[in-house]
Amino acid sequence: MKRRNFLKNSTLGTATLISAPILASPQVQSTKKTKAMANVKEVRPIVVCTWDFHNATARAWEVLKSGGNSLDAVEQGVMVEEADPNNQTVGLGGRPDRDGNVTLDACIMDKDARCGSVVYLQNIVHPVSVARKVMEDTPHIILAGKGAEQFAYEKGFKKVNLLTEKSRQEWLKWKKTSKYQPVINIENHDTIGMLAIDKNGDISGACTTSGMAYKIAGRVGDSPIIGAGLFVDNEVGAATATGVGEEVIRTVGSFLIVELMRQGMSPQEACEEGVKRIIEKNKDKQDFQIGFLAINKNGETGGYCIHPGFTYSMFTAKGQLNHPAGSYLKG
Ligand code: SD4
Repeated sequence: MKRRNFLKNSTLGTATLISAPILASPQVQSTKKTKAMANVKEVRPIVVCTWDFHNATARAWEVLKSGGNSLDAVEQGVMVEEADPNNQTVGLGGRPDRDGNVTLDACIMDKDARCGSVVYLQNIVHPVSVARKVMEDTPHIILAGKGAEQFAYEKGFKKVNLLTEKSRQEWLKWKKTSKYQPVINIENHDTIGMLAIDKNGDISGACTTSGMAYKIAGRVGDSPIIGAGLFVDNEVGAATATGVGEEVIRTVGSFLIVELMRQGMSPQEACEEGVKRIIEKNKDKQDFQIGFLAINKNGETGGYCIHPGFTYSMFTAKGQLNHPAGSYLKG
């Protein structure tokens, strides 16, 4: 299944809408493992990421296999995609906003709920590493725009023109034929969200993107927003999102999924509930895609999306796998 078909226009029939119970139980468990997790054999180390970014999970696996921690694994894993000029939705070579500027969003979160984020960052190939510096070297969580860029230079990051000729040509073509509006429902999204558990059982996550192609200048999506595009709770698990960020922000999607797991849902069940929550809030407008990916403390994983096509990549001691995720609509 081609990732490029991810956000293709599609119509969701209202007849298929459901109103499922959102939370299985109002009782919040704060124990380290929920009952559902107690009897499951642990898988660790493990790394998963959105889409079929095999080089990224392979890199993260190298870190985990050699005893490295999950924070290093997710940072180094997603950096593979940030540096790849052929990936037009992350880092170098990302599609620009409607004014022709490549602006990047990224965040990272670790086992101690430490987190860092950069939004609307330009001219830097590795926003995830800048986000990590924000987390480790400042008392803040989010740095934006020029301030984030200046901070990156102070930390030794190099200025790089991120707009490749291919992305520039596509943008010029878009300018001729498209309205002067952000295009949200085309097949142009492959954000990478990565979740890992290391040999000590500690969980970290990272998420990085160039966001919606041809977005209004200044637009920030869900990917760098802790709780929306990414959330980690080392007692429970982690989740990340891809797709139309506005909808993920409105439901605080990744936080929701981790909380659902805390209350006893499996990662798969939690991702399905997350998607259903978004469907319920969009009864008149469903021509967009969302994909959620989750992992629990035991290393069980789940993925779910609205329209068929979302997959996730996994690497464990058993090797590398690509999982098609289930979808709310069946194609
Ligand atoms: C955003 N969620 O900026 C991102 C886009 C994305 O795969 O996930 N694309 O809204």
